[in-house]
Amino acid sequence: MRNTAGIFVLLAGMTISAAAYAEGIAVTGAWSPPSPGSATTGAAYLNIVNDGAERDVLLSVESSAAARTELHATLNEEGVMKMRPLSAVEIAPGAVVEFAPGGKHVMLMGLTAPLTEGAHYPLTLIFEKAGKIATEVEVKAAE
Ligand SMILES: [Cu+2]
Repeated sequence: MRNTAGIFVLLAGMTISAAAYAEGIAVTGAWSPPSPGSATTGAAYLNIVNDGAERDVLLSVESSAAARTELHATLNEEGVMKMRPLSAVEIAPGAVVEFAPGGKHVMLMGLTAPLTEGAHYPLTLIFEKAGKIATEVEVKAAE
């Protein structure tokens, strides 16, 4: 009887941790503005939602749409808007981290094709705990 109870507790514990993991990090609303003319760089914006109880860290991003991708922040330095690479982005439990124009963004460098309105391209975000999360980016005009 004691053994049976022990196994039940173990299984229940595994179920709870598996559910928490699945509910942890979600990537929503990914979009890019169309790239003008012969521009070779672009930006992607999105939201990262952490419904889990643990912090996670976005380490990097991959996409077939560009030769290289970086995490960037936009900073206002004495009235001049400048971009700075971010080595990682922390996502606190319960937090929604916004990547939006004028703020954090995914920088696409060396576009493999122009970003045309209505197109979609894949983006994979790599987290310390959640691992790889794939999303699809919609190319559309800023609202
Ligand atoms: Cu940038």
